[in-house]
Amino acid sequence: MPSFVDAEPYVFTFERTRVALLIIDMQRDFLEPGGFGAMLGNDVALLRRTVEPNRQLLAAGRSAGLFAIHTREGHRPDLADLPPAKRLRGHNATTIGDPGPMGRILVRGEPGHDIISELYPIAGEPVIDKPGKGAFFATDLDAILRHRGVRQLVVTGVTTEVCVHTTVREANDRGYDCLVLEDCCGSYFPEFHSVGLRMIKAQSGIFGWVGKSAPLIEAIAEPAGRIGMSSAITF
Ligand code: C5J
Repeated sequence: MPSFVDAEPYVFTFERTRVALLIIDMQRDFLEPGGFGAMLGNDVALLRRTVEPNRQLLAAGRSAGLFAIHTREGHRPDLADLPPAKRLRGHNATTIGDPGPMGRILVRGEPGHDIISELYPIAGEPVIDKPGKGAFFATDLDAILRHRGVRQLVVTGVTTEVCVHTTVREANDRGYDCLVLEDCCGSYFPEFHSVGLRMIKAQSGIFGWVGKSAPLIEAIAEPAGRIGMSSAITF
């Protein structure tokens, strides 16, 4: 039985058993005031506004039995999976693998690499450790989704124009439908957030759909098949 939620460029139709909530890189180093992102001079408040909407969505998804997956960007402690180009680009004095305010920067197992406490994964929610910006590159995400029969993704997290966008593009090329929730995604650069979302829904949804968390929370709380039908277009 399908569910419907208002989105742009048109209603997103989904099957609860075939949709997964994919939460991208809600890591301490990106979001916390004492982390790596803040150390680089970014305003983490621009990302922190996504915490409460994500928390509410995750709670609603858990109650409704939606499959949730979390990702973390980071590298092996020996940095063997870190491309030299990624380490050196930017000529920053402090870079990936160096000691940072919350342990070695973007290194697995370090405090700053972990997911913020508000969204901490629970048993049954896979955590994908990814060395790249996209969650499909060099990970088992695609296999996990296919084994569960997932064909649609609700994508949230940070940052909108980098890891969220790259993941949505990768998912699109693999045949997944993606609904990106604007209040659950964030960027250190508001204009990139805004344009990134416009790019997803442009040209009748070239990469997918853009929506908000509240209607989706309402949709998954209701019996399937009733929500958002006012303007529903189904294909
Ligand atoms: C993410 C980044 N997660 N901006 N990383 O977007 O480098």
